[in-house]
Amino acid sequence: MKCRICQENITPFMTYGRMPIANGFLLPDQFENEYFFNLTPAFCDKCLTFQIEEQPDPKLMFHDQYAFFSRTSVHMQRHFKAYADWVYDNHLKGDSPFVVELGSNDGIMLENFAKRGIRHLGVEPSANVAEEARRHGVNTIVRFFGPETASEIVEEYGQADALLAANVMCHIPDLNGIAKGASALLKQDGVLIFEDPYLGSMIEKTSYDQIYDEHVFIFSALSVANIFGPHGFELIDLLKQETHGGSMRYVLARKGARSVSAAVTKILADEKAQGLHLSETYDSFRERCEASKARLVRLLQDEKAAGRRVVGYGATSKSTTILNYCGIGPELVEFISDTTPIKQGKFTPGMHIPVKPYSAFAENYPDTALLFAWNHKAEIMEKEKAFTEGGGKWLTHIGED
Ligand code: JHZ
Ligand code: ZN
Repeated sequence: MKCRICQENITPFMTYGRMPIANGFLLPDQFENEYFFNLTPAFCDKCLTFQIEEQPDPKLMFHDQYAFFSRTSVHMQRHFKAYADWVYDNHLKGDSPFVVELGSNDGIMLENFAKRGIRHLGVEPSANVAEEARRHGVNTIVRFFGPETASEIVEEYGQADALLAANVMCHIPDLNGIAKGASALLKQDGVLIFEDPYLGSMIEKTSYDQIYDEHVFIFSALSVANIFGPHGFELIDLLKQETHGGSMRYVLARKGARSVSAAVTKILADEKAQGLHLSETYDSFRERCEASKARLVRLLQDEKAAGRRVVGYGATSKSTTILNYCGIGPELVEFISDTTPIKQGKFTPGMHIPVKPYSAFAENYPDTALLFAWNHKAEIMEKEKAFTEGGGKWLTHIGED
């Protein structure tokens, strides 16, 4: 395959096998025509970008029935308020600033600007979540972002002070198009700020479930510098985040337009110390993924042999990779409880485990809960004291238990 960023020839270092659409929760009459692709990650040792080889057509993933609503976690609502406040305090200096967000989902971040009366615009391709954003007073257009959308926005609103994204940039295969769009959209001293699950954390924790159809890239600072550098941008700041099991916030500006924080040099050096620039790192990651799979299947089989009920907690996108890679179906996990109405009453992609409302968990505790939403552990442990204190056991695939 060719690297999506620098066109170098690269080879996947492993396969997770046949995968369905990670958020493609479905009904039995759709099982027969379910879409599958091969999930094969690759690392480019020229531009240092971690990516997947094949990504399904975006229209199969982002549409008017998109199943992920950001508002389902109160911790994430707090996080996005803090993110918005930080942008406001540090990067919106001028008069009547204008902020644009890519993939603004249900408006969880932009509503914080809307409440302050800041000029803002969300660009969101999934109509149903965009509708929810509008209900929260967030000005939203239903579109994919690129150079064309950027020039239309400039024509209508003028150039932007900040272009933001959260858990979106890593979904977009044509980052060169995004970089061109960002360049057209941003003022001379404007900033491009985004955060995504961090490659360094994924390698450290073997949290391979970050890899699924939507996540075409898992970024490091090294790769982000190489992706946006050729478009005239440089990293001016980096901030580690606790969200999604370990994320990184990248701040970029036109070269020379802003001063560069010491965090940039420090984190780039840390990444080299961790070996994120070396292909050997990904070979040992593959071995740890295989060991993680064997461990999880063994644990679940032991639970079954002991006659214990296992229920999944959180029908995450990430769980699609775990379930399909490990071959875990309803014989090992009775159902998955999830608070998102659009997922309830449906079945998980590929392995077809029923997804049930939270009440199915709360009203009939299983012996063991397999925590697929492990990134929301603090919030969930707080909520589930009764289960834990009553002897309920928690399992995760990342060997933290
Ligand atoms: P959660 C999503 O991934 C999708 P997912 C996306 N592709 C992305 O990039 C990442 O976010 C960053 C439920 N839940 O946040 C709600 C409960 O049932 O780990 C959600 O369905 N009870 C855009 O899907 C799921 O779990 C709870 O108490 O892997 C969590 O999904 C809580 C807190 C959540 O993201
Ligand atoms: Zn490359």
